[in-house]
Amino acid sequence: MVVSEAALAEAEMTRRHVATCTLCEAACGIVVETDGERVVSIRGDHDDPASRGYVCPKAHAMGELHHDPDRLRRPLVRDGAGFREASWDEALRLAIEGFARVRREHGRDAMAVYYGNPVAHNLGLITHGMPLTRLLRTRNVCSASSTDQAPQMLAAEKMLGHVGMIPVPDLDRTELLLIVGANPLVSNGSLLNAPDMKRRLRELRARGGKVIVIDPRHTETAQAADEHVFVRPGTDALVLLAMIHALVEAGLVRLGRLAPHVEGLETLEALARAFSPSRVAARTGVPAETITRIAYEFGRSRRSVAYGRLGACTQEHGTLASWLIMALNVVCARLDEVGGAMFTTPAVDPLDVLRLAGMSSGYDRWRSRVRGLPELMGELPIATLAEEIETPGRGQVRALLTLAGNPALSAPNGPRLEHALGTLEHVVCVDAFLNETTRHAHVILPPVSPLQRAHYDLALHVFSVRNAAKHAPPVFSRGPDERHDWEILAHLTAGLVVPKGLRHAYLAAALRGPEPIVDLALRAGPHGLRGRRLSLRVLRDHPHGLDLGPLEAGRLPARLYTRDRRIHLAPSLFVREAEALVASLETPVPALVLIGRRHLRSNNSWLHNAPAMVKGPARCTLLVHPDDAKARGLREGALVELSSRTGRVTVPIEISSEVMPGVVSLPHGWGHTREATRLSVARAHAGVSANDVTDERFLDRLSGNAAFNGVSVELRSLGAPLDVDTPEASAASSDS
Ligand SMILES: Nc1nc2c(c(=O)[nH]1)N[C@H]1C(S)=C(S)[C@@H](COP(=O)(O)OP(=O)(O)OC[C@H]3O[C@@H](n4cnc5c(=O)[nH]c(N)nc54)[C@H](O)[C@@H]3O)O[C@H]1N2
Ligand SMILES: Nc1nc2c(c(=O)[nH]1)N[C@H]1C(S)=C(S)[C@@H](COP(=O)(O)OP(=O)(O)OC[C@H]3O[C@@H](n4cnc5c(=O)[nH]c(N)nc54)[C@H](O)[C@@H]3O)O[C@H]1N2
Ligand code: SF4
Ligand SMILES: [Mo]
Repeated sequence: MVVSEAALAEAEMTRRHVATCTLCEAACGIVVETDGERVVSIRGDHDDPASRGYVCPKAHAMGELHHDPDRLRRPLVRDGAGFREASWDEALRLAIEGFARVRREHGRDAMAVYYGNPVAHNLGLITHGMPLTRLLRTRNVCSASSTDQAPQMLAAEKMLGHVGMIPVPDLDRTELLLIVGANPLVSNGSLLNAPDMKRRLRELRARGGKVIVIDPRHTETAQAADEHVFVRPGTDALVLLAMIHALVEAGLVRLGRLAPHVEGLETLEALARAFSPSRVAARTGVPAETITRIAYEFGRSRRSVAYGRLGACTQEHGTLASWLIMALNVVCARLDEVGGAMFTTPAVDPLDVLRLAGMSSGYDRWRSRVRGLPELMGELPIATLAEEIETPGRGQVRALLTLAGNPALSAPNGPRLEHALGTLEHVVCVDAFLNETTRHAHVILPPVSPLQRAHYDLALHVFSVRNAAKHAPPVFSRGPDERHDWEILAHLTAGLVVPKGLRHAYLAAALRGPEPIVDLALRAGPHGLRGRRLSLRVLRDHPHGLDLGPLEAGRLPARLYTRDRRIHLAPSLFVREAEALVASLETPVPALVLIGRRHLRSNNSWLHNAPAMVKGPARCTLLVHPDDAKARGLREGALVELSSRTGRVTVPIEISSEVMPGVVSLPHGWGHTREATRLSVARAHAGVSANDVTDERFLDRLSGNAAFNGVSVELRSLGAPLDVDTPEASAASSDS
């Protein structure tokens, strides 16, 4: 056979790299084929023991991100109304000088920090960024946690003594998976690291198991489940209390092995007595028989598990719902048991990572200055940042550092926050895009692309359905004029918090990067391989990753962090808040409420500049139930005005019985219409920001978490009203 020289040359140029997709929590193994500096293809890594070749369409975006001409390669500094490129030395100097000035003149609390979701997927931001957020010793640290899992953290803090003690559903061994407000077929699993959800749910059902989904939308996951139950947004706590009520009545409560370590069962039972299934049915929209039946099925199954995520968190009663999901697992002896809600044994203990980063578990040790919202793990809710900037007085926020965050689009009432950002004296963003948030910066410090950095999942192996460890080297090296996140953070740390005399020594250590830290942590961790302690070296010998076995039951009580080493089933803070729900049973419900929605090709606000992620029909649409559309004379595709206390957006509707009557659904992360951004693709697929109508005052008040779901909204047709055929519908449309 004759092989052409060109083919030989091509084979030499083409290289295959084993890497990790860092775009979501599944952290799938990928094989990236490159030709010189170009990505040729990205495929699933069949040798990765966790993902076994699975990838979702987003893996492709890893390449598009890398090559995106809009991605910033050099720092930008404010220059009049616009920006100019600057050297790293100049940009870092300006960044540090501005903060130093504000801190000198106004004190430490005048500098706020916000860090976003991608931090969890970025090794260097964890090792080098998290400590800085604490070393700055400002009370005004906020993060995406308070738009996400803060309620689960608070439930874990109060029940198990540590914000990080969030259990993982043992997906591959459970026989009844009760999903409350999560859509893992689209999100690919959250606080549940399990690539290829579709296969796993199929396998669960194939082994005779059952999946039940409680959700105000008939989601992709609901479609793949055995049963879907519509629930009115924000009322899960009532459903869960009624389930516990039914279990108590039927004598199905059992604490099992953990019984000697659980306190508060009588209190919980007494509380649940007030919430019978028939009493909560009207308010929740869930028939009493359904609640009772699901409770019995759950209580009788030997291997059931309840799992709640974003829909159970980002709502008015997020902490109560998160608490009661954990409580349901406890009262059916499903916590810390095979097939139930389990605790992982990661190669690096995440609670050690938090401790080393100075992030101590705790709650309400201080409160926000303006609204008095409680701190959680040393952070204040992002919902309070705008007023902390706007309200004069001691401790007023005058400067902001953002790390990998886009709060202009991700925080409740984004426009108010954006307006406040525009008034700050100094804003520095560590981010590779000139977007809705960073356009307010004085200095933008852009890190390398995800394909240019090494990866070890310090934060997310903790939520893995099997214990696992993987280290991936970078696919491309960083250029001489590019910087890693951790290099940027090392310089900011040196300039802002390290005493002058120690700077040299600090930088010498910090600029060795995150890997020596991971190596040390692995060696100190609980796992070994054939008699050798785990280390980076061992992981490098296993480039596709190591499977460290299934999760083990019986981690409790040894791993409890509560002072009395008991599980607190009924923390008084939660019980008092739940008692107040009795009154809510009688209050009228808003006629129309908003919920969110995710799409397989989206990733919060920041993948819309990748062409493959936005192709196809426009996805920023409002789902409206046929009854609600009819009542307002709305036609498929009509443009409507969606408004709330905080603002209004104009959006096309999709009429669909996927959503409950009285519920409309709009995805978040869109709204790329703001001036002076550099997002050419996203701008052409702009959509509207759901957070233009969400409300910074509408919170889960215990955790301060944003309540994106259940926001009271109104709909108004902008087109000519449709011919209507019912008297109610014409009445409604002539009203508006
Ligand atoms: N209405 C509504 N709002 C929501 C939600 C919702 O469901 N509904 N969901 C909430 C949730 S769960 C979350 S987690 C938040 C997310 O909120 P954020 O984290 O604030 O927003 P993202 O859209 O994830 O933006 C991430 C930013 O980080 C940058 N970035 C990406 N990778 C890196 C990196 O490696 N290094 C650096 N330095 N920068 C990087 C991107 O360019 C982008 O600017 O949004 C919340 N907002
Ligand atoms: N493709 C894609 N994947 C992602 C992301 C993305 O933007 N796109 N974002 C990532 C992030 S940051 C996160 S935090 C995770 C989130 O992961 P998930 O929680 O699995 O994803 P969501 O789609 O937010 O699912 C929340 C569900 O709750 C429902 N819901 C809304 N209100 C209520 C309520 O009151 N009660 C109940 N029971 N349900 C309710 C919604 O209809 C929705 O189906 O996804 C991650 N993965
Ligand atoms: S599910 Fe998709 S986005 Fe998430 S890690 Fe895997 S390939 Fe990446
Ligand atoms: Mo999130």
